[in-house]
Amino acid sequence: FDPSEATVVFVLGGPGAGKGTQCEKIKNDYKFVHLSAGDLLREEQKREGSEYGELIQNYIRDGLIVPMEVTIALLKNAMKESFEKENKTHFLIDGFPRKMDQAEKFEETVVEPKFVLYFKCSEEVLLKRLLERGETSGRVDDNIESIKKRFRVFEETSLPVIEAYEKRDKVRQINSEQTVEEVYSDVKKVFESLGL
Ligand code: UP5
Ligand code: MG
Repeated sequence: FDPSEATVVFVLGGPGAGKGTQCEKIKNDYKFVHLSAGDLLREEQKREGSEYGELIQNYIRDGLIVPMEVTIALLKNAMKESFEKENKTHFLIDGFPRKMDQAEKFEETVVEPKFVLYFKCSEEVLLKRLLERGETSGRVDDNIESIKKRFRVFEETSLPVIEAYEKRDKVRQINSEQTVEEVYSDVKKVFESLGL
């Protein structure tokens, strides 16, 4: 498997913007595999014998960004597995990169993204969604304290990644304050305009 041949779309946006929700829809209609960096980290955290379990749990609870070596290794493995098992070459990378150095490292060692899908949403709406999800999600970071930390890290560290891709004309921005179906209809326009 040569990852430099893969088609990658980075799916970015604040905590609760709807990245996961929209990726699940995209993967049903297009030939993309959905790889959520957060989900991969949570799985690794639970995996028996993982040497990173505790580290991941602590970082996620504090809304901090897990050292990129861990996340990139998980992403590369998942891409390789999808290729070997299902011959998949198109990937939605959800919630990554969250920091400039991660973007650089991924481009160096994997591939440049075809484009960045950015779900833009106000903190007010995000907060409401996350608190509501927190009632049933069981996620250690769906509480008001962690959410505030996640917002700060997104604004200070992750938004600059999106801005850097904007300068390279790679960002397709979507208003994700609309209903799930309205957001998805905008998503489809992007994928169709690019012939995917
Ligand atoms: N919902 C979704 N769309 C809606 C809509 N249009 N209208 C109304 N409601 C909508 O959606 C969130 C909630 O909103 C759901 O209840 C949904 O039904 C509803 P979801 O699709 O889950 O949004 P998503 O953007 O995926 O939110 P998520 O909480 O997953 O985003 P985060 O970016 O915060 O979480 P992630 O899992 O990516 O990362 C978690 C942590 O892992 C990070 O804080 C960090 O500590 C760590 N991490 C790393 O260190 N490195 C990485 O590379 C990635 C993660
Ligand atoms: Mg998610």
